[in-house]
Amino acid sequence: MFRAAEDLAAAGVGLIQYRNKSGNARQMLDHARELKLRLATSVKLIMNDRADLVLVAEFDGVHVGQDDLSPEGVRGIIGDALWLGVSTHNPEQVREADQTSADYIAVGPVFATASKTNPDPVIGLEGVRRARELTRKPLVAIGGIKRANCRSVIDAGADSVAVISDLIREPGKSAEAFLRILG
Ligand code: TZP
Ligand code: MG
Repeated sequence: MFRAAEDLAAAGVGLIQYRNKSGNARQMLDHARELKLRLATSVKLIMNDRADLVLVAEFDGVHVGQDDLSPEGVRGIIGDALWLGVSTHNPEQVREADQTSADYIAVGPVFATASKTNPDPVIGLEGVRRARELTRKPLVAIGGIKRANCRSVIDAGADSVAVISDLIREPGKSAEAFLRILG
């Protein structure tokens, strides 16, 4: 994981989220600290789910979903300086997240994904277009996004894409290709 993160940063990825759905808090903090040590200046680090760990790991922001602490609950913990991201899966949730202090809104899954357990229904490019109509906050699209389809997601109104599986095999090479396609 650390090597992959370093390769992504070297390729020019701007933001890396640490997402761990099976580890305990202590393991997560150990990983987060190691990532922070290795990547400190080159990339923004976002902690998934855990507003408590973002502070102690000195990450740049935290990302919460619909079942985590509320955006304002998180904002109360992290203060104004750190970034707050919120996941949404339908227009109503986008509207609601738009009214919060979230710094960016994630929408998805855009396409079918195998990287999330019990994913919400696919929203398609139409869901991205709809979300774009509902918020002026930066929109991050996620779910089944590959080098082959990422351009269409940006063209539908997303400001950036979040990717897991299409980066796994060769993180650096794949990230470079994404950035070339989107640049
Ligand atoms: N939330 C919506 S889809 C998803 C998450 C965390 C997983 C995205 O992974 P992949 O492999 O890029 O589809
Ligand atoms: Mg979450």
